[in-house]
Amino acid sequence: MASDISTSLAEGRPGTSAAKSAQREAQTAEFAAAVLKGLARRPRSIPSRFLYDAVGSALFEEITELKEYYPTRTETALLKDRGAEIAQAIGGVDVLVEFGSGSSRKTSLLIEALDGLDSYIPIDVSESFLAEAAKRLAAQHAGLTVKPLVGDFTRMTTLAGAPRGQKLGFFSGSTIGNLTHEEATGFLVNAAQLLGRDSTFLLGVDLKKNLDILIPAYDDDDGVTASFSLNLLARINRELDGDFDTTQFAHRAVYNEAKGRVEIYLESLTEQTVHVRGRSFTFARDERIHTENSHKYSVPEFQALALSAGWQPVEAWTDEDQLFSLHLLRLA
Ligand code: AVJ
Repeated sequence: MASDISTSLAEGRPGTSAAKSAQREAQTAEFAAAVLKGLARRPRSIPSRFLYDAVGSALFEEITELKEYYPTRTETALLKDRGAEIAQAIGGVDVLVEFGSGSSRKTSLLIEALDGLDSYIPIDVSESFLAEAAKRLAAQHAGLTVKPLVGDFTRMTTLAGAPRGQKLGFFSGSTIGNLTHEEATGFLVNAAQLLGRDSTFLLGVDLKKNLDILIPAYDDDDGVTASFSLNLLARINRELDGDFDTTQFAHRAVYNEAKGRVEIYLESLTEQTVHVRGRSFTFARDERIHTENSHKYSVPEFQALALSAGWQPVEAWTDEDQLFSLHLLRLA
C-alpha cells in the first residue's frame, strides 16, 4: 500500500492564499492582545506559546542539540534502547496520535518499535510544520497512512476523520512541563476523551534533579537559550511595532522549589520605557517579564497527576542517570 497524506485538514481552507493571510492576521491579533494584556498586569507575563515563531522554533531546535540540554537526547535514547519493551507494554495499536508534531526522529523510533501500526495522526497548530513532518514520516514508513490535523489540541473535542481502532497518544519532549499542574490535568482529561476507550498514552516527562544539571539546561554557556527567550521581544518589535532594546534585557532561569519548576524571565537591566502598538510600558531596573515555566516531576508525582485525570499508570522508564522519564498510561 502506498503512503497517503490526507489533505483533509480540521480547520479552515488552508490551501488558499486568502485563507493564509486571514490566518496570519488572526494570529497577529491574538499575539497583540496577549502581549498588551501581559505587559500591563503585575507580575508581567507573556504566554510561552508565543516563543515559537519561525525564528524561535529554529532556536529551539538548536537548544535540543546543546551539551547542557539533556532532555531531547535522553528521551531519544530511551525510545531507541527500550523501544521493544515499551511496544510490548503498549500491546496492539492501530492509530498513533501525536500531540504537537515534534521531531520526526523520536516519532520514527516509536513507529518502528510498534508493529502493525496503520495510521499516524500528528496534531499541530502550525500548518507548515505539520505538512513537513507528515511528508517526512510518510516517506520513511511505507504503508503508513498519515492524516495531519491542524488545530489546538488543548481545545479540540474530537479527532475529526480519525480511523477506527486502538489508539496510542504520544506527547514527547516534556512539553507537558509548560503547563501548570491544573492545566496538565485538564490536558490529560481532554486527551482521554479524544483518544477514547481502551487507549494508551506515552508521555515524555522531565524528572526533578540536582540544580547543577537543571539550571545550565535552561541557561547554556553559548547563550542559545538566552537568544530563544529574547527573540520574544524581537518578535514584538517585528510584528507589533515595538521598540524593545534587546541588549537592555537579560534572560534569567530560576528554580521554584515550591512549585517544582524552572521559571524563565526577561529582566530589565535598567529603568526604561518601551512602546508596543503605541502603548507605553515603563520598567523599573530588575523588573521582570515571566515568559515560561518548565515543570519537573518525580515518577510518583506524575503518576498521581495522571490518576487524578482518569489515567491508569502502567509503567515508567527512566535512564540510568535519572534525567528523564517515559510514562505509559492506560484508560480503563
Ligand atoms: C519545549 C517546554 C519542553 O521546558 O525544556 C527549553 C522549552 N525553553 N529551553 C523545556 C525550553 C527553554 C522546553 N519544552
